[in-house]
Amino acid sequence: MRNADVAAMLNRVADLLEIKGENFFKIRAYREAVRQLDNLTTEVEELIKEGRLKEIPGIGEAMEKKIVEFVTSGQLEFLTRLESEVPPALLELTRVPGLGPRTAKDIYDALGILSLDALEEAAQTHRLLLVRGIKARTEENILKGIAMLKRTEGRRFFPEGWILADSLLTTLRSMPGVLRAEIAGSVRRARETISDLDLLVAANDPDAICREFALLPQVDEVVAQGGTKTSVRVRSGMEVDLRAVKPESFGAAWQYFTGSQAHNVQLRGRSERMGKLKINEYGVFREDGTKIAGETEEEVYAAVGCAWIAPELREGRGEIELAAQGPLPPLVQQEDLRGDLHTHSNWSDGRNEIAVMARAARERGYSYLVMTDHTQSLLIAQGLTPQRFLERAAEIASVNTAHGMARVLNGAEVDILPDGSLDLPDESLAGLEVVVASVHTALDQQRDLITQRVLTALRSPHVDVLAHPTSRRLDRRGETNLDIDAVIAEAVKTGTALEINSSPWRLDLNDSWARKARDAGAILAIDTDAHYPAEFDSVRYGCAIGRRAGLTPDRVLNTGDADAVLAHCRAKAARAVANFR
Ligand code: DGT
Ligand code: CA
Ligand code: CA
Ligand code: ZN
Repeated sequence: MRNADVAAMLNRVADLLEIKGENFFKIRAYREAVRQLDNLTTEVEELIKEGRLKEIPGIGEAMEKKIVEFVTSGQLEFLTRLESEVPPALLELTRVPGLGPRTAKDIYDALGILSLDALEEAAQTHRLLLVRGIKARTEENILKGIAMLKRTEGRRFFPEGWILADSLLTTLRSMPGVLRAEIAGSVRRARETISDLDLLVAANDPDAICREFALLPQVDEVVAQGGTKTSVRVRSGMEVDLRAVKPESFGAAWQYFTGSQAHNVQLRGRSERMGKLKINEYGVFREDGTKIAGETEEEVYAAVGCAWIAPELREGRGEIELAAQGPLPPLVQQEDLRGDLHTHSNWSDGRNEIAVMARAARERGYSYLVMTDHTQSLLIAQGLTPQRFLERAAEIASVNTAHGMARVLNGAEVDILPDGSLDLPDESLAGLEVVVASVHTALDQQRDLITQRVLTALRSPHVDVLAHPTSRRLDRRGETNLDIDAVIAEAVKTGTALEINSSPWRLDLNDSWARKARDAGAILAIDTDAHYPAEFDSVRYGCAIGRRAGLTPDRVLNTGDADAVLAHCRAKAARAVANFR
């Protein structure tokens, strides 16, 4: 059972308790446990086996018992009882933004409404006005909320927040009076999914900036406005929280509103233990009120005896204790990457000629790229047969004599067939400099089948990188049923790199798996899978995932130059051949 399942169960309990009108503290305990689970990199099942569940802050004896019951039996008696007391379908209604559990219950009691469709119908025909306390305005808001919900189901993936931030920050930075504008919240931490975009501005007149922000053309609707905070909704449905502060508090506010909440709680605890310092969004203060830090984040962390902590690590998983011992090891950055190991040209399904990709890579500061056009099984029409591979090799050789281009390594993206074999003959594979392998077909294979399939491919001397390991496409399909732990172990054993695919449609491996891979000693590759030049720029997402995984540059294959990559591939092949004998 995955942690997300346990978290969903606890959330459901909290929601039902809320509808019942239960004690606030009781509800909050469940929400807090959910937050902790969200940030966990270990499987709950493992923690239970080792009897370490209670070591998680916020999980006490009672909560532990419930989690163990749920994980071992697949259900929770307490939840079953709650569901018999409160119609769980009511939860459906509370998903409407602005419709709280009490009102949902009132609507149900008066009209027996349990579904979104029925709610919408009742609002359109003004039957909701029959419910105590509901006025025309409330009805209108509920209709708007339903429309909203339809457009913005759940959380979004973090690249959407980054793209929106690009545009809003440019606008903010051009506004008179704005001294500085930055991203905060989960978007800055590059958490896999985000609920909203938090932005922070430094200005001498913060209120004025907030008022102007609400008037921007990008703003679809002002959700809340007051003093130094403005919440708006943009056309895509995403909510943006803007806070503005004076420059002398910028660092403290940036630290505070970046979170995570767990990180902040721990940092506050530490500051209290350290001579009763008080830390908030305005600064760090002594007991007598003297301010000792606030302008920069570095200053804030230094005031509590810590080195600065990269935002991607601020999840309350022990990073504060580490930073108290000295500077943290530098995480991989985009500038560390020397090349891209996974790209496509118009020899397969890419849009451009090899030369165009090579020039674009050079312009982005890369010294090489691996051209990994697809092999024939995937793209019968455009895919490369051994013969066409030879023709393409000639084009690569000619590009490599031209100026202003990144060096092109002769590679391929081979398909891992359902039985684990590769769709290109060994002779052809042996002629390639770098091979990435991926699963594109028969994605619904059972767990042991698909796992064996991938393990077999990893053992091939020709396979250098396992591309997009879980095969997920965020816009259309979930992960395969792969046993990723087993894949990570085999990747370490065989010296095969695991790819962090930077494409905003894939983001695969995600940060938790990438961290596991790091902990196990695997080598990773941060690639874009670019099919045209602009896609090279997605590499920032892959880097963010790598940073959340705690990767230092030495753990990322493409921080090395082309010769280092080739040496790595030769070593892997030699090892595979030796193991085979
Ligand atoms: P999200 O929006 O769910 O993806 O996650 P965050 O971390 O961006 O959460 P958000 O937008 O509610 O708040 C931004 C940061 O503000 C959060 O990481 C920590 C900080 N913060 C400080 N005090 C509080 C508080 O009382 N409640 C919440 N929710 N956040 C707080
Ligand atoms: Ca947020
Ligand atoms: Ca927020
Ligand atoms: Zn590809």
